[in-house]
Amino acid sequence: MTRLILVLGDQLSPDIAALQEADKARDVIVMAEVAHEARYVPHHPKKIAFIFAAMRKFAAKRAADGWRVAYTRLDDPENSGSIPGELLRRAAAHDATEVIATEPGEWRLISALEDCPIPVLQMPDTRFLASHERFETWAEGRKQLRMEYFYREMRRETGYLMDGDKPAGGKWNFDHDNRKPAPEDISFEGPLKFTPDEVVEEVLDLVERRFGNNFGTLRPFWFATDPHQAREAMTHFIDHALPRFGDYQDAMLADNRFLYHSILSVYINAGLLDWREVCDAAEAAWRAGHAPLNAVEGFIRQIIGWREYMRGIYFREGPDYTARNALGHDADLPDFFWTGETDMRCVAKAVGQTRDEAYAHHIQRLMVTGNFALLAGVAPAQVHEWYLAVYADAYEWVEAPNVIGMSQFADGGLLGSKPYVSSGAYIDRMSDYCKGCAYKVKQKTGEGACPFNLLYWHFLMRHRDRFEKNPRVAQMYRTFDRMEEDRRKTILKEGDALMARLADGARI
Ligand code: FAD
Ligand code: DLZ
Ligand code: SF4
Repeated sequence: MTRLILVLGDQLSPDIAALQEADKARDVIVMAEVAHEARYVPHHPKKIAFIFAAMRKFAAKRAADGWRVAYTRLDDPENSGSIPGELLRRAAAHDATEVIATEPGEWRLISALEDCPIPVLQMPDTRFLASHERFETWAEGRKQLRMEYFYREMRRETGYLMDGDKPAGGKWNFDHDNRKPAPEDISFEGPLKFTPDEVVEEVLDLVERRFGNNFGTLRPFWFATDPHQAREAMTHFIDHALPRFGDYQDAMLADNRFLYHSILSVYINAGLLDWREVCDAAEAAWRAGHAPLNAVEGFIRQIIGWREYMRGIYFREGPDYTARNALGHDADLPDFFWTGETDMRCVAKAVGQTRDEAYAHHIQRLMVTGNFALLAGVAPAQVHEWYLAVYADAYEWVEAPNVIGMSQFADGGLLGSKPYVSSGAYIDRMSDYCKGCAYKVKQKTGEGACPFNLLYWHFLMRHRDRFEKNPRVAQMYRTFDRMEEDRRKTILKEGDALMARLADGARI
């Protein structure tokens, strides 16, 4: 009996679990570009184009390798518009009564497959270092979950950067060396960019027609769309950027969108690159003396530490994770997240590059847009939707823990021990944004004061009960309490006024 083998748009690995189970002689691979997946949030056009182009190339390669592939294009007249709908349609056409899938990275789709009228076997996604069971074994019984301890186990398990059972260089974590402010000039010219071929051009036309009004610029489109190109992008990063990745990992520059970052998450998450291959290449660069330990340790930690940890949390916490709102935030996401029209140069730049590239690096996501949304008390569900829509690497399993947990503290501190909030001083130290800004970063109150400064204190005072005793934040309360009473009143009054202007949709 024929079985359908479902491959989703972010499961484009030749050895994905469902394919491992499949039999070329009798099974049919099902892949589908569907309106429902493309519209459940208003994805960035570059993200949709990347996924569709990479799906088409993946399908063509499998067909060339002798597989039967039932591929649905978005504009096929018969397209039912959803993954379950396409499974039913293909099941009828091929007389199939069973589907083999690989577990999706979003609870929403997991339950859609569970509810599908034909039986769908969801195989564990083996493209990760830690299975759900492995994460559970690590997490169970711990009073507090902290990435650092999970990471150390992953280091031991993989053997990356180990000297016997000790970490190379005598330390597990070289983050202290990785906080240098933005340098004057960057020697890396940015990620390898690919000229769209015929397949990509056809997809770009489709996306322009169907999603041209979504937030985000479609052209120029330069992402890799097959494993070969993705590997070239990886090698380019290892050769030219990895050696300085660590030093400037937290830096931001107004006129350099990529600094020494890899821009590989989009490929790793979709299955074009395997995390092992990337970490092997990074470790080899260190062993060959091409890249220093602080850079390679920092890079490998992001992948076998943070990336795996985020996935572990997402699946451990369950489908309600995205609805959490521990701080009771309920403000609307300001319009400038969609327009970039704000006088805050840091936010305008981060949103502007997000619109152009479907990419911003970690500190822009965490300490500019994320920081602002948290300080301004935006409802976490709205923040979550924005991040899920606008970044080409965003799938809920990795986006939600980063946003709901790390960035918005909406899980009450499960993921991070303190809220990632800062005044303008942090942004000034780590970037060159403030130099050309309409606001003055050193000014705390009055006309022209940096909004981050006012909102920072406003946030801390709104949540005094929760954070005053947090050892990582307590010092800030003491600083505030030492200020003159008049000054404290002015700060809070001006903070209230700013919050009210934001609620009114005024330009800030
Ligand atoms: P690099 O800086 O070059 O890092 C190397 C690799 O490490 C990345 O490619 C990625 O695979 C991994 N990595 C680094 N940090 C993290 C992290 N915190 N969580 C998971 N993997 C990590 N990452 C996503 O992949 N998808 C998302 O939707 C996403 N949303 C985010 C939202 C917020 C609010 C924040 C603060 C972070 C988010 N991240 C997300 C994590 C991180 O910002 C991106 O992985 C990173 O910016 C991708 O760019 P890069 O490939 O140049 O990363
Ligand atoms: C994000 C996305 C988009 C835009 N379109 C499709 C699609 O048409 N077909 C598909 O199979 N997958 C798509 N995806 C990815 C899924 O929505 C979903 O985010 C992931 O499969 C979850 O891991
Ligand atoms: Fe951002 Fe404030 Fe600096 Fe302007 S002054 S760029 S708003 S931190």
